[in-house]
Amino acid sequence: MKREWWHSLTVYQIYTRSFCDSNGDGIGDFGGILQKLDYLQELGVGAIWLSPFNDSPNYDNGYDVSDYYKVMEEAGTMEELEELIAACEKREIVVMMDLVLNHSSHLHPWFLEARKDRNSKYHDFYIWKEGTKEQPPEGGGAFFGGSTWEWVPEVQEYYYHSFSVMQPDLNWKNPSLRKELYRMIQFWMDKGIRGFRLDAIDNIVKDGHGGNDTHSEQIHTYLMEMNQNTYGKSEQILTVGETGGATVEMAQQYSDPESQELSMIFQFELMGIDGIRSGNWDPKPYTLPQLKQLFEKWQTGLEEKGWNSLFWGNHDFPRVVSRFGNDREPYREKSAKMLAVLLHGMKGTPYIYQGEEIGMKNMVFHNIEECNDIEAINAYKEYTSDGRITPEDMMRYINRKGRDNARTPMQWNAEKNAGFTTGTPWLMTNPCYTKINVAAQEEDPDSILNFYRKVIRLRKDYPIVVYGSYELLYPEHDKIYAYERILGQEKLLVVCNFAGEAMDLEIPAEFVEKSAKLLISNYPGTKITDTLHLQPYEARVYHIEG
Ligand code: ISL
Ligand code: CA
Repeated sequence: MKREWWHSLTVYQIYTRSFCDSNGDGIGDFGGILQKLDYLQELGVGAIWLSPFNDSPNYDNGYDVSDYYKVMEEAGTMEELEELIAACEKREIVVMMDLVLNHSSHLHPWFLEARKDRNSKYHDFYIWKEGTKEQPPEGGGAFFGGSTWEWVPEVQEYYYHSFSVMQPDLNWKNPSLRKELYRMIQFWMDKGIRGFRLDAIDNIVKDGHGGNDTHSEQIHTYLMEMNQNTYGKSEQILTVGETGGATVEMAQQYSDPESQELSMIFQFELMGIDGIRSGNWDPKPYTLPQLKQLFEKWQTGLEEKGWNSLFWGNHDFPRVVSRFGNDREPYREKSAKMLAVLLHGMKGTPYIYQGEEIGMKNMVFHNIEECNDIEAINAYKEYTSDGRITPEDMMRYINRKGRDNARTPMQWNAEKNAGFTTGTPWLMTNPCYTKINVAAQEEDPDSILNFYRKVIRLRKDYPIVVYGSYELLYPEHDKIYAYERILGQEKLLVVCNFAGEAMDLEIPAEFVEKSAKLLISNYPGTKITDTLHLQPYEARVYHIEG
């Protein structure tokens, strides 16, 4: 496999709105990120992915773009962005941008034209169907509620939207639309953007029946075309497509260098793609053997062809320690570190979502007025209005599964608003900030933050972490997750105890015989013996040079 610069780096996802506010308006911005570059550099990340910063009315926090060439006022100015890109370049941090190409805002000038006149050039930039006001076309439900079709009296037609009514889908069948998008991508490349995360990109082909054809071959054709016309022209650009429902075979195709589409994708088999309105009120549960099976499939599935992205969550999912670890004391810290070892020991490019590196946990929202997420608010209205679900139950579900969990302000210190803003934050600060914050963890050599710094470092110091093949051990063990990485004669052993109790595990003899070196552990004073005595949520990585 050809080695690429983006194989060995770790990406940090910044939800700009919630990261750091530099001007006191309660919304995070470029100036805030600039202030935190030392922090990011010390963490050791090689790229930052910024959630959408294009001009937007922010009904979906930037995932509804009204001008692809401008930056949104809340985030700052173009000059500030340029300054940020230049400052990152100096620190060898690549800046990745979130491209929302499946849909625009309903306030984008294209759509404003399109909805006025069927003969407008921009009408065909969107997807329309005839009908009457009373009789909408057949179709499924939109991700954020209601039908995928919305009536426009001026043109006596319905337009199609996969997400909210405020996010009309772009018509990728139209070559002029595609050309416009490519031109825009080139504009951002010229500004020094070195990576793109392609939002909901597997939704761009429609099935003709009011739904999306996320398995269509046509998506690949479009991606190849986009690649050739934009980022494919440079070796310097990293791309990751958000393709929630991708299978291993599809992922191979998307990320195979031969097919020239994308560097890698995000698949959501682990996350589950059903939102709050799916009727599954909790995030998808897993037994440990199931979790192993899932990772095994992806780790080995992309071994020869393609490349994995590795992540425990993002701005759309609950906090990792609350979902896959144990966010109750005394185990939050140990389990957060254990999860870091498990994922960062695997093959692929890891993504850290802001706050994960300090063990931020889910929020408790008491009522819907405290929430911001369009998905949660729409679902709440729909389900409580006809009495199907009580408001109390709905809040319980939102607290378990809702997207605002991950969007509360970054916790920098124990001062007011966690040091995120001097004003009023746009979304409540999680009260746990007095205990869980960056300042406290900077001071503590044993903190989750300092542990993440070490974990990230391993990938740079040991090529086996980047390129070793993955071998699962004890697939049926329901408390311990153990695997090996193998590169020639060299081996790594990763052992993670998922239980809140001590466990013994017999390890392959070779690690003891060859006096394997301990690379990292979340407990002090560990010894290598034929049988490891593991503490609750203990994680260790051993290395033999071979
Ligand atoms: O399309 C899906 C499943 O096939 C969804 O899981 C989809 O991938 C996901 O909802 C897309 O999320 C992204 O686009 C949304 C935005 O609200 C999210 O924040 C963003 O991550 C619309 O732009
Ligand atoms: Ca601000």
